[in-house]
Amino acid sequence: MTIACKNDQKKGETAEVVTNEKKPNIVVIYLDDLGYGDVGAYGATELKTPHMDALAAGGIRFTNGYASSATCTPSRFALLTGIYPWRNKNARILPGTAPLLIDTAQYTLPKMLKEHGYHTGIVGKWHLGLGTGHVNWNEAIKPGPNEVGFDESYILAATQDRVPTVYIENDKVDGLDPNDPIKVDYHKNFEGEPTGKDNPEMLTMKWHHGHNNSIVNGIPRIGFMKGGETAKWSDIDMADHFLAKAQEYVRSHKNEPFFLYYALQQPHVPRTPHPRFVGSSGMGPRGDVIVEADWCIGEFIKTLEEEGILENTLIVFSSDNGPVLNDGYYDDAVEKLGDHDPNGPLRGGKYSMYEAGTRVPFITYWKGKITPGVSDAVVCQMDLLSSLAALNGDDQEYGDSRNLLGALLGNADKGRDELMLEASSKTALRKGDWILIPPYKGVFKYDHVNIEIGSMPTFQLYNLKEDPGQQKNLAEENPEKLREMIADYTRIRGK
Ligand code: NG6
Ligand code: CA
Repeated sequence: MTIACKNDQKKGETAEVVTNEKKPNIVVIYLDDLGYGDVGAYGATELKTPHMDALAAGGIRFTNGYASSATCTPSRFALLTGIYPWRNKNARILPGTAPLLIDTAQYTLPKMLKEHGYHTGIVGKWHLGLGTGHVNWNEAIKPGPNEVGFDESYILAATQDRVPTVYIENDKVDGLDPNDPIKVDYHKNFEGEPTGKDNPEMLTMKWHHGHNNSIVNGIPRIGFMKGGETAKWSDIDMADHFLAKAQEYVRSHKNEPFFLYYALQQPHVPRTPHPRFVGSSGMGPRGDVIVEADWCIGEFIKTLEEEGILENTLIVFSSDNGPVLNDGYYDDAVEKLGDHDPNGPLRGGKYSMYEAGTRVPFITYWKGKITPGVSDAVVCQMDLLSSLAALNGDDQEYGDSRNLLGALLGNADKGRDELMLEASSKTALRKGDWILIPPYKGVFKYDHVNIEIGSMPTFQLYNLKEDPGQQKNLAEENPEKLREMIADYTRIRGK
């Protein structure tokens, strides 16, 4: 990986000695709400994901790979900063108007890679806030991704179901007509603007819970928005649009080491497959957008191949949190599920302290470098910062991020000893095969999404090796293990 320059002994002549190994490009392919059981390589049989499966077959498939949180914003915060999201009280699902969550002075994964000579880019979902609290969407929108380490950014600000429903290129709304300024408000509507609640006749997709504010493309959203007609995205074209931007990024930076964070929006709601994918899964829009995402990944990898850089690119594939079926719209996700189980063998789902909340598909792939295999090492997305620093010769560990480079490249069996997982502002500790969920107030199950969050008045202790579905609470049966886990939990959380 070293590029050495050496002065030739002959007078006046300089020879450049470049070793065969070049710094690898790094691509993080990140899905939104893709479950542990949603991928063929992780056991899905009803849903076909050939391109994700090919990554798994040619790389390391982690059976204990984790997001840091069971929701989006906190997971993405940890991925980029290497810091546990529960250390930051604002690291929770953000509205589209939230200020930038990451301090611009914070060391981040893209900043680290920049220091090591990488060009850095993000394409896709951001959801980490923008600006300082009073964003004027018609001017420069700062600080944002470009202020925390990305040289280039092309993003959707929050989520596909939240306003503003426009793309932002670096700090500008893409395609904005200055004569039709955008206004956004999360508290009150703009006079005369229709809403999902009051104008059901205008809707092409019906809301189930929440999601009844401004209507864009027939879909009711969270939050109110006015103006910006020419800048509004087309939901059915979003996957193609982000794919084209990701491909464009690769083509323009193929001659230098680059880091691309390609954050796809699927299968988060609203699920809006392009017409050529409608019906492709037989499971309704949720399955169809997973097939669409899989196709995008295949096309993206084809681009790396065509540009001759696949062998020099380390790909990390994962998801920001676990699966949910009904997340606020009537879209047949429940009705057409059939025999598919997005959780695989795990309990819970998005928002949950149980395993399906945070344990997600997690694959590393580096053609010709990584020997394909399956790893049971506990690894977390938060560890990418220190691990990729190590790949660049920096053995420091940053924040809560551990150097697991050996495990990630398939050279070591060992991952983390312990990992604190976050879900809806609550935490659970994984240590070895054990997981501890402390007592929490609040509902055990979120009825609107039909997911067990896991709050109980007593301690829960599970052995994940013997009981991956977390059915048998061993807290009473194994007081010694319980005491040990409580001590570790208290040491880490400091209370
Ligand atoms: C919830 C939304 C849900 C989804 C989630 C964020 C309601 C009722 N539910 O508040 O639909 O948008 O936030 O998902 O509004 S995440 O993957 O970005 O964390
Ligand atoms: Ca998500």
